[in-house]
Amino acid sequence: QPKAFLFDLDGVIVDTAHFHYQAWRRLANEKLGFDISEEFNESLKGVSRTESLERILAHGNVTLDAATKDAYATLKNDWYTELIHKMVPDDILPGVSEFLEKTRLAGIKIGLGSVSKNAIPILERIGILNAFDTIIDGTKITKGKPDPEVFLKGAEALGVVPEECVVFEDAVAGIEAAHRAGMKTVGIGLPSILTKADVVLANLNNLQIAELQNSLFS
Ligand code: B16
Ligand code: MG
Repeated sequence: QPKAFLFDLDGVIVDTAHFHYQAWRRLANEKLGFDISEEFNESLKGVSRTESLERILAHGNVTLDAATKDAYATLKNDWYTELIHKMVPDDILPGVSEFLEKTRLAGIKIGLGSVSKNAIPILERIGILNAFDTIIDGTKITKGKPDPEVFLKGAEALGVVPEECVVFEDAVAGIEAAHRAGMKTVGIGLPSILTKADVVLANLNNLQIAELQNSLFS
């Protein structure tokens, strides 16, 4: 029986994964002199800002000094922040609000497990900050996904053991982080990409808790 559900933010609750891609792509195009594909962007999902930049630089065979890296990470975040400022409650992905409500009614605790340092402003903008019993974000962790830290801290804050947690994730790195934490996983996205997830769904639309319990815990 699950006691807590831990939700990733980008790509599960809101489609900010697309905004991250847009901002990184702009940086690559305007400052680094190459393009990044949507396929390459999969490898950035769930990965911290600084680590994402390192992967992009390696991908394009570009070397930069530390000060320039800092400046570029900040520039990307400025562009990303501009995009998220336009978000409204309607940007919550299909079925998310209803599923959070069902979770609450089932007595299951709700946590956020995101590597993003922008998680709280995003949840405020879309009006669901209060739906969470705990929020573990990029300001509370030292290691990004696939390290399990973000989810282990979530379980600890909610007073549950990892085996009682289900993680909802759109990133390959996030699924790995959850498994390393000893938790069950629901991949949100494509089965061809999220091959390691216990269950893969396109989104949370019409998802029933009993149905999920059956497929994960029996
Ligand atoms: P920020 P998640 C992750 O959030 C994103 O998937 C990843 O693409 C991003 O680089 C990372 O947050 C850091 O975000 O630059 O806002 O601190 O998927 O763990 O919710
Ligand atoms: Mg994500």
